[in-house]
Amino acid sequence: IVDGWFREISDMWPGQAMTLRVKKVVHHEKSKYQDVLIFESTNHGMVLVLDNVIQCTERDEFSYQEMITHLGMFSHPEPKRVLVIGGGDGGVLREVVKHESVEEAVLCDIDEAVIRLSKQYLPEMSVSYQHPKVKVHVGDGFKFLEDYKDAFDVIITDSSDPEGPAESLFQKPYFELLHGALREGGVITTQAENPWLHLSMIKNLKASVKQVFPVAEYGWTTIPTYPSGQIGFMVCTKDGSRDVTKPLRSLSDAEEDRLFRYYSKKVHEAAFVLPKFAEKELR
Ligand code: AAT
Repeated sequence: IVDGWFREISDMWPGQAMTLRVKKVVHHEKSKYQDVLIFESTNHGMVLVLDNVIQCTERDEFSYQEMITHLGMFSHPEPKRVLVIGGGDGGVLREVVKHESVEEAVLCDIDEAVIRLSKQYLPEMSVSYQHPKVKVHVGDGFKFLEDYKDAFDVIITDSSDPEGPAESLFQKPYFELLHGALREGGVITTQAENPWLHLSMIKNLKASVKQVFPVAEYGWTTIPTYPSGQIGFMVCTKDGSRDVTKPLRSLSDAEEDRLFRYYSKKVHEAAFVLPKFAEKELR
């Protein structure tokens, strides 16, 4: 933080940095895994930062949390058991439990500090920690998955970027574990970075998930406070005949209005339409 502005400087996005004006630093600690900063901004509400990378702001988090959750959830006919790896702020859980078919939603984040501080400072994201269907486990997502076979309908990996504790969550052995932990007909969604910055990384990621899952599509959303204002997801299914680019189930317009601020059936379909420079690389 310099002169009251937070700057998100990182080698992962050389030569550019999102800058947010700080009203007040509310918490700063070094947890077991990462540097955790929470500040109140002048225009974006509370902001959670891990190792100097913005994880969410109260102003635009709904775009990311809704899209990473519902692209996968609406690609499954009846998700009952759902697992979230990462996502310690609770926002993805909040979205998961909007689906009435869900009987159990489990979250596994590596860092208890993120969960503890989100409960304290990010009430709109952490509401679902009180939900009766939610269970929480603190631990490494990779290790957690090794104990589960044929157990979940949807697994959402809401992880930080590959530099740091989330590195293993972007590699093929992790996708094999995900595949094994899914039930028949299961779906996964993972955080998959930005085509303006990381197109070759996304290309490699798609190639490695494709070795494990018969269906793997890249979808994206806009989000002003993530690098270059956009982030994407890989959505993959165990069942080779499924088309994740169109929702399998959909709600009435009134239900969509009540539940969502970003996602809709139209947005779901639009998310998989890629600009030419990305489409050529990822086809
Ligand atoms: N919804 C907020 C967005 C995030 S949070 C990423 C979470 O992943 C963090 O809470 C972090 O503690 C957790 N995490 C990191 N590594 C692991 C791991 N190995 N196992 C389980 N959880 C992990 C992502 C923001 C993306 C930023 C885009 N630039």
